[in-house]
Amino acid sequence: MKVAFKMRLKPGMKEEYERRHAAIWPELVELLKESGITDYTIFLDEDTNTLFAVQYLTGKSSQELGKTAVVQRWWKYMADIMETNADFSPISRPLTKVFHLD
Ligand code: RM4
Repeated sequence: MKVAFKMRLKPGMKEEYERRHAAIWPELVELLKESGITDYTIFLDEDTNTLFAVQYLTGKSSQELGKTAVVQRWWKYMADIMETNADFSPISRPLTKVFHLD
């Protein structure tokens, strides 16, 4: 099932966000794919610094992923350039699908 959610980037961090994701940790990629996440794209609305993530989900929910050490280490690594909760997880809101064309 395709899901989408939004997150927030701190102002002026577009290049750094791209740089870090271009060098995404292999162990994180492996975990995401093992968890059934594919076709994962993140877009940035530069007017509002809002990140829009779209992914195809076939496995366990992303909530479980958030409990893994790899994801928690990644979130802490990203916390200086993203809006986060107290536990360093990105402040994230699910988005509602309102149209789909196969
Ligand atoms: C994002 C955010 C998400 C993670 C991706 C790979 O910046 O940290 O939680 O799934 O990176």
